[in-house]
Amino acid sequence: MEEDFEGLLLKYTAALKTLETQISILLQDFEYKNNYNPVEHVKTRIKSYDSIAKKLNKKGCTMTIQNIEKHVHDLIGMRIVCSFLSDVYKIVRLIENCSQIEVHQQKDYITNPKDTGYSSYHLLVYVPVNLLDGVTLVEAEIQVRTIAMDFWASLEHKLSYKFQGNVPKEIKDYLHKCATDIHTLDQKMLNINQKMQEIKDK
Ligand code: 0O2
Repeated sequence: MEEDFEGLLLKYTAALKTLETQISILLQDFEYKNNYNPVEHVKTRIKSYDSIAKKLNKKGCTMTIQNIEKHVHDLIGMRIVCSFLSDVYKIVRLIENCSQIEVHQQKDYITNPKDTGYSSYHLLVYVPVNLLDGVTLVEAEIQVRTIAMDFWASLEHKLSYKFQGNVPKEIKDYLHKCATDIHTLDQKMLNINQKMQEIKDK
């Protein structure tokens, strides 16, 4: 398993590099052509061995290479944090139209937030990696969200971790209310941005 895991990591690390390069090219080209940068920051990570084991355990699967490839869809994770709500969808279109990245699943948790209040746009993609034995497609998860959604998700994650997943209902409800407030704020900031654009265009 250890050797196989090393091989798997090599493949996923290569895929992450390809994904980072491709996304960075797309973002630079977008900024050049639109004279506008919709992205605050981009973060990437490879899931740790312990987190992979935890996820497989939660799904009732044993830790094997086959199970990792079949059941862990976010071994490679990329988070693109945007300024405004409308920017999230611009970035999603950019990725959809990129021939180097194959989008095979999309979850719009902005239109349909999770029960917790969590809001973000998720894309599951395949990234081609050229190894000695040919081209192989490697899966990755891209999360696209606004700074406000990112702020909520980071703090909620921290708090939930403190309670080891058993967050008291009162706190859960409060966090849900915060998520709603954050969505309203995102809408307000978007309106301000649109108004400013209209004034500039006059
Ligand atoms: P981490 O530490 O971020 O990697 P999956 O479990 O991925 O096979 P699922 O549940 O359909 O399938 O995936 P989903 O919901 O599309 O995406 C899961 C990821 O979204 C999580 O990854 C979190 O990053 C994020 N997420 C989903 N719900 C919440 C939430 O309520 N709060 C916060 N803060 N983040 C959320 P991991 O692996 O759980 O965690």
